[in-house]
Amino acid sequence: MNEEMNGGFEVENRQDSVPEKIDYVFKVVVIGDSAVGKTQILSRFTKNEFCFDSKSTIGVEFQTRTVNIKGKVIKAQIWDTAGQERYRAVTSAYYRGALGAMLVYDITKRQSFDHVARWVEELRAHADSSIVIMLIGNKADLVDLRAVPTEHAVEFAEDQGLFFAETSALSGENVDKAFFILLEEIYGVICRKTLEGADKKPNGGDQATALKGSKIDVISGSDLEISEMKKLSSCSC
Ligand SMILES: Nc1nc2c(ncn2[C@@H]2O[C@H](COP(=O)(O)OP(=O)(O)OP(=O)(O)O)[C@@H](O)[C@H]2O)c(=O)[nH]1
Ligand SMILES: [Mg+2]
Repeated sequence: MNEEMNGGFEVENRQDSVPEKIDYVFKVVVIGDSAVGKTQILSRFTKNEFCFDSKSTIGVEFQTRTVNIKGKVIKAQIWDTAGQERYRAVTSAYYRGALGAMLVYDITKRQSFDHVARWVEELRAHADSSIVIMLIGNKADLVDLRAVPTEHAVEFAEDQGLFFAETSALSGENVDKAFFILLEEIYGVICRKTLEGADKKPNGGDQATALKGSKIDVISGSDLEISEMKKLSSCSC
């Protein structure tokens, strides 16, 4: 529980079959316009549930799911807040400590995609510079109502250095996959930082050698970025 966020409370967890010992807790924030499906994406990932008449979120809450990433037990602590400006929590407190962000738009609402650039600006202003960002085009099940071509989103994501996926919280399509890619990439960032930190320590020679000697499977961001964008997109072209 994050003591800084008074409105925050933890909801029921969905646990994969993983042991009790937690290696890392990764804070991830979910952002984007109101009604794009942030709360339902979170609910699908943490509880495998979906609600058709979901109410607009007021304030902030988080849910968790513990997963296994590259042999480590990782507790994803995923924060959800209101897309509506008037209900949004104090911005800097919400982003503090976040290692990843899911930036969601609705593929049937062009405006929600047009606002994505503003959300990226907000992240760049308030979050840590190494935050991993995944752009999500949600409601991919509503194929006949599509207003945002996949290619536009791919182009924007490439331009801004974001990961990208199209999801459906309703069907569950790509929801787990998107979160797992984000968590794996965060893990890669943590590993790189650990190595860099060890290298910089004046008396950390032994530690650095030990770390370099152990096998750490670091994901190359650029490799994953483009290929996963294409793989995850539900576009048939
Ligand atoms: N068809 C379809 N509907 C969805 C999907 N995801 C969410 N919805 C619906 O979209 C509406 C808004 O979903 P929410 O998850 O409450 O949206 P939100 O982004 O959390 O909105 P705020 O809390 O106001 O910021 C609800 O009626 C959901 O049932 C989806 O993948 N497909
Ligand atoms: Mg919500």
